[in-house]
Amino acid sequence: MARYNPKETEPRWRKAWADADVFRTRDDDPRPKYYILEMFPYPSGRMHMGHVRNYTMGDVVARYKRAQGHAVLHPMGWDAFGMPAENAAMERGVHPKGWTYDNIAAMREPFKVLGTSIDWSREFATCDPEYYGQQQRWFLKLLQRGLVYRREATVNWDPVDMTVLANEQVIDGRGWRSDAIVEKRKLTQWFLRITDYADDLIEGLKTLDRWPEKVRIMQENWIGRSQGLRLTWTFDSPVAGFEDGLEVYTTRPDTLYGASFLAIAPDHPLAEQLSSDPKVADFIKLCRAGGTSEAEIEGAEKLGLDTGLSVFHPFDPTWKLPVWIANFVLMDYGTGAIFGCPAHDQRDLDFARKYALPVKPVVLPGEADPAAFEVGTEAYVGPGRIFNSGFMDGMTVEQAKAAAVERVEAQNQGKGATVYRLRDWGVSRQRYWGCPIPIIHCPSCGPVPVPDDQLPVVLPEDVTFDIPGNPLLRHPTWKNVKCPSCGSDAQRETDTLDTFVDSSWYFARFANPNAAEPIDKAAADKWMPVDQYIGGVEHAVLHLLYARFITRALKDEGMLSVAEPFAGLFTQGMVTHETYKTTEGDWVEPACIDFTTEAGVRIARVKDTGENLVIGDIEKMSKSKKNVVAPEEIFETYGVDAARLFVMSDSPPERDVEWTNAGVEGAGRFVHRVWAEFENQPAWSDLAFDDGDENALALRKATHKLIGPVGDSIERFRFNSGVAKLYEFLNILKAHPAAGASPGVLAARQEALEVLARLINPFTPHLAEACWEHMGKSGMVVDADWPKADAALAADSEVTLPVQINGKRRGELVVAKGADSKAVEALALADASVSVHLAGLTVRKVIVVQDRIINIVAN
Ligand code: ANZ
Ligand code: ZN
Repeated sequence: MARYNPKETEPRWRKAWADADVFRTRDDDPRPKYYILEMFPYPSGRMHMGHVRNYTMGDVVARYKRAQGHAVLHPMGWDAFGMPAENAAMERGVHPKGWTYDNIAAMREPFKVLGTSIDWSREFATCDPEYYGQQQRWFLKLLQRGLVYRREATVNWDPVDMTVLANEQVIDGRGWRSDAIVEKRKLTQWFLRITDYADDLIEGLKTLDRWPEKVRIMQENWIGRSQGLRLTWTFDSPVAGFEDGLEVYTTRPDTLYGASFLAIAPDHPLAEQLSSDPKVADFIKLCRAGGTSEAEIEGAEKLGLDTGLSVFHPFDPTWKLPVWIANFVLMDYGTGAIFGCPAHDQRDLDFARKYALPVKPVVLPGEADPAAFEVGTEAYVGPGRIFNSGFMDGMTVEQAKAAAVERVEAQNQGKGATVYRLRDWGVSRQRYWGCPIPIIHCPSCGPVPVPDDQLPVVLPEDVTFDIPGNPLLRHPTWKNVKCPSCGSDAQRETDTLDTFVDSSWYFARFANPNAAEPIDKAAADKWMPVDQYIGGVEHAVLHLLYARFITRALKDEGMLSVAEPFAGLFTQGMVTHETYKTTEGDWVEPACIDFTTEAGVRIARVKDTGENLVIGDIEKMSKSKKNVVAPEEIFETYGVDAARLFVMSDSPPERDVEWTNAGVEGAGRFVHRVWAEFENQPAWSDLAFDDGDENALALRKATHKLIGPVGDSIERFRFNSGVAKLYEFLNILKAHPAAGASPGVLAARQEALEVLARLINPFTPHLAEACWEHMGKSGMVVDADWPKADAALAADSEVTLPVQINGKRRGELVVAKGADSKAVEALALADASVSVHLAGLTVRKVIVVQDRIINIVAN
């Protein structure tokens, strides 16, 4: 008997699929469409186990849906712009373009080896001018719609990489790559008006019932809609430019009587106006150190400076409050100014304690005594009754909010308002390896769009990376152009787009990657939305929110018909591995280690030197900890199917999976055992079922009972339980060996194998093809239908009922399904494991809930 040899078999089937072009998706395919997509990878140059897991999941679903009779679209591309290519250029003198395309070429191979059912004819990279040129085209459309604009904004400036960083690229106040301390700077930047869609993006979440709850909540919090009041405070003496007063935003107008100061952001126009005073200027400078993100600002020590200005309280003209500049007030939220109520806001309290400002409680918790209630170091943010608050005394927080808004509106000093935490999306990056922003700056006309017939604006290739900064800015000629509208000397925009723009519409481009416009509407109407999107939860907000926004914007532009790009979303866990260190603390790769067990203890030693290693924690596979295994090596050693099966089998897909050699070896054994069952079957002939043969019938029942749960496990992203069922089934099959089998059992086996080949196909497609071929089937299993279960055979004929005595579970009983209550009662009372618990008791009552449970009351 020939041992199954994945090394020979697997490439043969991949070639057969490619030769028959089976994965090409036809736009005129009349069957119901199913669009499955994994978040496309960054071409780092190496495939990692996370990719293997992510793409295998997608492929299991794709192959299953295909077998279910869908026209499946399963495309693949590369998220190819970004900093790593430029870093490589700076460190190794390679060109970002060459580096990126080489990496893509290097990664395409293992992705193909993985055997995924991808339509490679639709492949593209976001750095292809054909792609980013179309992006420039819709960018200009959105500019016309007013969804793109330019303004001065405070940005995180990395003084070493000489670039603006997104908030999430600032870690503990430092640039994520350079580790340099980040500064705040003002720069004119391009923005996308995502805030126009804030409400719609929140409302749309309600329709996404196939998204994880946690992702929807994260998006909702990120958008952060709040209901509050814009309120103008008048100065006690005139301040130029602020004749009307100072406008603040508050979500707690109920606490107005607890106000003790006003505070403005360091970059508030009033602060800037006051900065002719060197003390103010110095203070503003001090506040500029550190990142612009809220987390950064919340974490920083509270700093303030009294401006010397005062305002009147809106409800008491005799009450004056000081106006401070404070580092914890953000310019781009609300109005960039607040009133501080230290008793009921922790930041305000920290600030008030530091600068000895009054703390006056106005919300009284439940039972507290108004005379004795005090706030110490912890602000009271809970519910309660309003006190110390004039006309609001005795009200609940909600009542007082409404009353305060009403009074402020009546006084014409403000208005109730909805405010969002979400900011417009700053998309300018001072980098080379990105999509050029298609704008020309003319000294007389201002920013002018590049005319459509001059798109794409292609990146110049003769650039240098020997010094930091933006190579496009210092390129000698590229930026010098004529103004498209008046013909005078002008300059190209040298900023490129944030790479999140590239990934916010690629899924729609896959509908027709060769279209002469950004999106082929007819093709997109056919394929969009993506029915199932799969990727990491780290993209819960940015990528997934931007994609939802751009989809809406393009819909409003008439380029698309759907508002939601991803009908279903699944976020998978990570692949982890044990870590190993030398006693000096250097990480060591698993591939360099020999493992033994000595006196029951696992020992790890360096292969070459025999040096003893410390076995550490199980952590996410990462290059820095060297706890990685290369997919290519695993494919080589165990076969691709074994690797695919293992990543699907070991834990629920949303959880982390620990990669172990023992695990993949187990999956490899399954592959060989399945093959052996096919080899053992003596002949493939016409079936003659013999349901009178008890053995044969048992196998047939097991076969038909398997189909539903395996399909279900795929449908419901419970791949591990589907694989567990397949393992179980293999044992049942082995218990009905071919050797010496009755004709009935042989027929049942043949049916079982025919079903099995199709059920394993999504998980181990190469093996499935080999088995299918071995059975003498015509065509390939990739084109076979999903098997249909015979309902009668699949129905459970027996049920297991728990037996409770006085409410405690004491045992279980296997009975015929639908069995009569009296008969079940008799069986239960006669059961040995039940009667032990009844010794010395008198049975008062037996309640049988048919096919569910048996309750016995005894005393
Ligand atoms: C007075 C007050 C009293 C506030 C109180 C809170 C508690 P959310 O709910 O997260 O939207 N705020 C407003 N604009 C701000 C800015 N630009 N930078 C920093 N803080 C700002 O937060 C709204 C609250 O955050 C507002 O309500 C305001 O403080 C503060 F017992 O006003 B509150
Ligand atoms: Zn001009």
